[in-house]
Amino acid sequence: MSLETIYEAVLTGNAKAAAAETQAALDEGVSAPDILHKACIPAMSEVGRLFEMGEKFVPEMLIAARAMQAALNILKPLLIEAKMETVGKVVIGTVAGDLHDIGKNLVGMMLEGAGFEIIDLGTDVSPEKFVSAVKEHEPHMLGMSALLTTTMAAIGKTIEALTEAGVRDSVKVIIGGAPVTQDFADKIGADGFATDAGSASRTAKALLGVA
Ligand code: B1M
Repeated sequence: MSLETIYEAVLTGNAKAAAAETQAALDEGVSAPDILHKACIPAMSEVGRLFEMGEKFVPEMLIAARAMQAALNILKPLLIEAKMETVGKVVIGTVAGDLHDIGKNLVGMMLEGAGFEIIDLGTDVSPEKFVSAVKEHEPHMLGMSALLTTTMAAIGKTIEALTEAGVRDSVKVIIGGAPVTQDFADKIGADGFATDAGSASRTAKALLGVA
């Protein structure tokens, strides 16, 4: 077992090995954040790089994502740790037209670990579906994730839909995803932006005034 074998298992899309090696690493005392940040996330970055170079294709990205999810299933309880009292309710989802959910799931896990109740709407969530979830669940915060430059615009459209439905002021909006920037967040009127799951949790707490 080593972080290298977990990295290889995710990179090559071997879900069985990714799960087994993750468990073995934990048994040997490697921490869950180390497995996530030193093996799983770098492996997915490499998959993206190889895809860009034309050396990996969509099916290979998909099986790599499945392998990462297999590792995450084992890491989740450790990343969440002792659940505290609920500090707020968050509706989260990946925006319309976008099927990427690993980053959104990680953000959800970190927020859950920080004591938030999470209502996860999944992927390809339309502005209308976000609006009705805000009306139904009355969350303190709405989190939107976008991984494609082509789907980023759906974040802005969702904020407009919240305004049209008269519920924009009832929730804080936090956004993120690889192509999303602070500039973009400012331009479309989001309340918060985070580059990764850890800072999403810190930003969410700051926006809601949670210690
Ligand atoms: Co796609 N894909 N993909 N893909 N994919 C990217 C995003 C891409 C950068 C690859 C590349 O070209 N290098 C590229 C986008 C290019 C662009 O728009 N600029 C791309 C493309 C082009 C596509 C397709 C169009 C390919 C095609 O069909 N020709 C297609 C689109 C499908 C669709 O969505 N409609 C597609 C499909 C897929 C799969 C389905 C095969 C699969 C997704 C499986 C899944 O998610 N269940 C997939 C994958 C796996 C990737 C890469 C390789 C990995 C994404 C990932 O999981 N990263 C990705 C390349 C890359 O990112 N390097 C790529 C790991 C994850 C932990 O990081 O998601 O960035 P990330 O999340 C981070 C932060 O961004 C942030 O925190 C997270 C944790 O730290 N964050 C938030 C995310 N959401 C947040 C929300 C917040 C706050 C922070 O607040 C609410």
